[in-house]
Amino acid sequence: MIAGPVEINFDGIVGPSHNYAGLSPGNLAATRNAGATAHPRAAALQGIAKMRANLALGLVQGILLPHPRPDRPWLASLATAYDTAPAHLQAQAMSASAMWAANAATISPAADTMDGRCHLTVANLATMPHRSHEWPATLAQLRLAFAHPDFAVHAPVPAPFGDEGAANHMRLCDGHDAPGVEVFVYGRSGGAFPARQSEEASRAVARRHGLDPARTLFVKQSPAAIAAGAFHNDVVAVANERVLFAHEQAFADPAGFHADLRRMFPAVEIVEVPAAAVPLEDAIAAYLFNAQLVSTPAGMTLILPGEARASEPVWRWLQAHVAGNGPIRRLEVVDVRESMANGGGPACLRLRVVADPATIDPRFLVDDRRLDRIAAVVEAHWPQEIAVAAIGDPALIATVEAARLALLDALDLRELSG
Ligand code: SUG
Repeated sequence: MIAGPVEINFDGIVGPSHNYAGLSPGNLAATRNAGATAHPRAAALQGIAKMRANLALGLVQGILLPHPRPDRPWLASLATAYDTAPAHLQAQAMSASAMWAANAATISPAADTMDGRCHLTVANLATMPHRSHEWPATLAQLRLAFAHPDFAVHAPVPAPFGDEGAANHMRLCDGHDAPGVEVFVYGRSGGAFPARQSEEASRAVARRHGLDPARTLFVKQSPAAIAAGAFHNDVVAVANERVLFAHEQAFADPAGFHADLRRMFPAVEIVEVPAAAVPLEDAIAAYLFNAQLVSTPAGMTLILPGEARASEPVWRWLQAHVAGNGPIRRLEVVDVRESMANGGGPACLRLRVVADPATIDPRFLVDDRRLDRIAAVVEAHWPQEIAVAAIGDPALIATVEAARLALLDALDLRELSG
């Protein structure tokens, strides 16, 4: 039995409507694969296998559920319905993008906040139409999973201040339950692709979570990174405990950021990958930084997508780091290629929460047995494939809606069916 606060990874279960409609400009993998045939069943099973790998590392694992798709109330708010909506609205209503749980919310653990509660703000995801309607269903789940008084769950920051949640947030600390320095990374629009995280939203989240200004940083993402396809900071940087692991070109002013961070947290270990060793384009294509950096009894471990092993410069850099004296001691490779093809790596699929597992609704925590149950529902109900041309097909809609209800039944979460 684990007592006290630990880091828990809540993975988004890949929903039965997973498809490649190419809805995210600036997300190069997603636009490159627009029109490809997706495999929702294989995608969900890949996600489950990743969770099993996390459990095997001794980590505590949670889940977030797929949202109702198509999102009929959202279409109704646009004065249309699924069978009469134009194709682009059908696709936006059908997206399974809630699987990328790193965009669900921003989390400030209890050790960082003024009132000693763990604060969660659901992300508004206001920039992309297909993601802008995720937050009500996410909020409903967070209110259920984190109903214990140790948590404060907040509604989203109002639009137009785009907020994409934990994907643009990092935390440096001596141990997960110790006070940390929280780093909010924002973008500024002006390049070819939208900057999805606004500074205004980041500052609002920090104020509302009651963070200490002496331990909070607001850092600008480099326009070069956004232009190269880093639509979220977690595509070019990741942190865990004392370690910041980032690409040399991730931030607009890396020297200023590093100096501020060292002042606030002198124990920080900054591992910066130079562009000369791994060009930004290779790091983004292989999702080197969209890895889960986790503390395990065997040392700090980087959970990477298979694409990172397939990239010659990325794998060479990693091998040299592990062979040397660097803080990352182990590499673990997972296959999440269906999610990767939409620009979502291992880190996108999970939301980190530092909390005592005993304070969380147990229906949102999993062990191998519960994952077996989820896998059985996926095997029985998830479509084997979805071609983009099938997105308007009534038979597909019926399958997708029934599949989600079967999962809610299996997990005793029928109250989320609305
Ligand atoms: O918002 N892809 C997601 C990927 C999110 C990755 N998350 C993190 N980096 N944390 C996005 O761009 C593709 C859907 C489509 O194109 O149909 C999509 O939404």
